[in-house]
Amino acid sequence: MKKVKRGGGWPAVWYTLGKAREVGGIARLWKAMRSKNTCKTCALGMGGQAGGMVNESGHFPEVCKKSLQAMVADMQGAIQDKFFETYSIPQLQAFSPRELEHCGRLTTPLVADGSSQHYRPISWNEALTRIADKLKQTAPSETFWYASGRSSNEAGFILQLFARLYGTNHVNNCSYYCHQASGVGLTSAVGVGTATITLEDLDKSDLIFVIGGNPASNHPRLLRTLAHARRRGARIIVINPVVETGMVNFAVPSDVRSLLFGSEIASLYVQPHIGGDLALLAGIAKRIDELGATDTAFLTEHCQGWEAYAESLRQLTWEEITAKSGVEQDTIEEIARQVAASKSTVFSWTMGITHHLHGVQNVQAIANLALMRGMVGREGAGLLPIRGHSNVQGMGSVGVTPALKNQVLEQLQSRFGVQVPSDKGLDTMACMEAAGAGAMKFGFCLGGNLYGSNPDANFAAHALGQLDMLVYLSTTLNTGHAHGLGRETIVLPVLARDEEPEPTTQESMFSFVRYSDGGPRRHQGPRSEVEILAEMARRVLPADGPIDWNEMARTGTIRQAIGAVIPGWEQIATMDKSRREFYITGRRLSHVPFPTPDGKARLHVHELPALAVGEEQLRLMTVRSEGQFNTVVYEEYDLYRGQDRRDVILVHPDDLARLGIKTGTRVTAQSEVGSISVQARAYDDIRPGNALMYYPEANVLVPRHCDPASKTPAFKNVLVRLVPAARDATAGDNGDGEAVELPVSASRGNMRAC
Ligand SMILES: Nc1nc2c(c(=O)[nH]1)N[C@H]1C(S)=C(S)[C@@H](COP(=O)(O)OP(=O)(O)OC[C@H]3O[C@@H](n4cnc5c(=O)[nH]c(N)nc54)[C@H](O)[C@@H]3O)O[C@H]1N2
Ligand SMILES: Nc1nc2c(c(=O)[nH]1)N[C@H]1C(S)=C(S)[C@@H](COP(=O)(O)OP(=O)(O)OC[C@H]3O[C@@H](n4cnc5c(=O)[nH]c(N)nc54)[C@H](O)[C@@H]3O)O[C@H]1N2
Ligand SMILES: [Mo]
Repeated sequence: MKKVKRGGGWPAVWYTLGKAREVGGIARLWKAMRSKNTCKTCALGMGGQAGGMVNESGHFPEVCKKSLQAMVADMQGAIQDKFFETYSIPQLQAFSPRELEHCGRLTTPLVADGSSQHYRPISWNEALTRIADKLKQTAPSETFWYASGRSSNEAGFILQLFARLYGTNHVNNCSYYCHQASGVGLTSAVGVGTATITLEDLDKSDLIFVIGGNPASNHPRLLRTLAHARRRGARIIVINPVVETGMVNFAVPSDVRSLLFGSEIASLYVQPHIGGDLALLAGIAKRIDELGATDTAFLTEHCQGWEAYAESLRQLTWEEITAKSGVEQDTIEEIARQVAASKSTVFSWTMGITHHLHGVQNVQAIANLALMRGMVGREGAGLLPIRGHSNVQGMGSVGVTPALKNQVLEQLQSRFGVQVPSDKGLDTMACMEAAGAGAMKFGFCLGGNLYGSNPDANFAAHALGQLDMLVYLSTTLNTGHAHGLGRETIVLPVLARDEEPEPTTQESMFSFVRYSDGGPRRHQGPRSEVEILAEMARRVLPADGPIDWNEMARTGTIRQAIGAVIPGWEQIATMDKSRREFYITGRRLSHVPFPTPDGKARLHVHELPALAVGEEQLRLMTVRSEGQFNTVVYEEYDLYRGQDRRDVILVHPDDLARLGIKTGTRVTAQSEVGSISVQARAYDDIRPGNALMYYPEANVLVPRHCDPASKTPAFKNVLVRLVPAARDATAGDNGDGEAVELPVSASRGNMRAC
């Protein structure tokens, strides 16, 4: 399959028309897409009261293939009951993620309790009775509650409220596998854990960094902003070990000029090694200091820790920086020159920054750079974690976290007279480890695919298998339903956002809260998440408790509660009347002082991690293809990287030559925790020494080591060895030969001026 020359463009348009045919025509799809509901995919956010395909600046049409795919998936027909009679669980295990997604919508509660090899449809009453009985027999400390970022703020709020009243703080969301490092890093640096800017600020900046992300594929609508920024003369520096097609050139479908001729995106493309960002960022900072381009007045008045940081930069040698980043000094100096010349810089980043053992340090290093230049706490400049799920930020805001913020806790206890448990809640990985050790009896997943998103897939299956009961609330089947089973597994079918009987809300990555109207149900059977959670609370908690769960089953009542207890969310209480969407107070940092106890931001000093690999090893990143949304695979091919299948490992031709492997050879990729058979393919666009595989399949290889500060696994930094199928007699041998430093200068340079 040939790689496309640019991202977006006509292929996206043709794809849309094809998808429209699948669901009965463009008119039906158009109506669904234009309904007043928040887009279901990424956290860039569109839709809500302005109508579908409108962003928070009011721009229309905002077009994105991903939102179409998600919509079309929800518009699928129902899975027939016979399906589960026909296919046993072992047969479902042989389905690919794509096949599972395309089975159709779940419409009836299901149980798999070991009595047979099949899921069995059961009534809602039986399902809820089984769950309530189990919860009543289980110690709350032996239960955990996980949420993905697709559900509403209302569902998230009552999930955590119910879990805490039941008696546990083991409440968390997919952020631990995603942007937790951004939240922790940003809070430690500037006092807020979210973006310090809004969409408008991006339009005012003259230099935008995109570090460790592939928004052309994962946040395609950001590309319009980036293309327009280039058009008005701004610079865009992309830092990524892979040259991603759409980050070089992208045809924005909603912009005629761009659609016809394409738009340049990166003005400078820099390829560090995987994990080399910390050293690269330190190098840029060192050079800025050398150039005397620091904003010393800002650092003195508004920051702490500059002296120690400056001292560490001055001690650092260029040899160490170049060896540990994989980027040449010239390139680093060029980046620093551009930063020094910029009047308003935005630093954005994604999973290439957070999916590391030093994820929080990466984020702090980005903040260090911004602070040195006085680029936080004013308009048109700042820090922008590009978030994942459409409501992942909201899940954190409304308390789907192990610890509640003090203010929230106090308000909850004083306003509602509830008592919240005082034990320490566990993060996602810690819940899985506890399950693996037999210390958890019950797991509850509000959406998502905890099995598929987890590192060390074999361990994940084992850990979930130790649970007495595992409950999934889902719209469609995924690999979790086939491989991630408890002794008893219950699947409850839920309504999608645009089928909810009552309005719900979602928070974008710019802290903008959108109001979704909901809409008519597409299938009989699925229930609203809020209704299910309230019903569980009614059945499990004492009837004379402080919360009236009949009332709390209404999303309007939940909004009142959120407005009363979550700081900055006061306006949500009047939203039903006003329909006015709003920015959460106190998030955007357009002025100083900083919202830290002493009003100052903080710079942090770091040790730079070495990038040694064994002689026969490669450093592997696990990433998304253009045709998937997380563990949901819509298409087997990856248009932007020109791959026609997913069981591949992309390796630079120099590495294939070094390892004596021909392109197209079947190999076993082995890591410290597992192995998988894949086809090795030559890929020019990856920095030598590094390799790429697709998630979730690659999770058999990812170890469970986590960043100690954010508890996020290093999904982007896995040492692997490739063994040609013919020689694969040593499966299990990790072959960590003698450690060697990767070369700084690869066969091809590591900078491209575009
Ligand atoms: N279409 C689509 N959209 C999505 C999603 C999806 O699956 N599909 N998922 C959503 C979610 S939950 C999230 S979190 C986001 C994810 O959005 P991204 O973070 O863009 O997604 P990844 O595919 O994980 O890609 C990360 C990028 O990081 C680069 N990278 C890997 N390692 C390193 C490194 O060490 N340093 C640097 N500088 N770069 C590195 C890779 O080459 C890749 O281009 O997208 C959201 N939007
Ligand atoms: N190796 C590797 N692993 C990773 C990553 C990586 O880059 N590499 N990325 C990590 C990241 S960033 C993330 S965010 C996690 C993702 O982890 P999760 O959020 O847990 O997983 P998703 O695949 O997004 O979940 C998809 C499922 O959600 C359900 N769903 C969809 N819409 C709804 C809804 O409205 N309500 C409910 N209740 N269910 C719904 C569907 O059944 C669908 O199958 O994975 C992480 N794991
Ligand atoms: Mo994510």
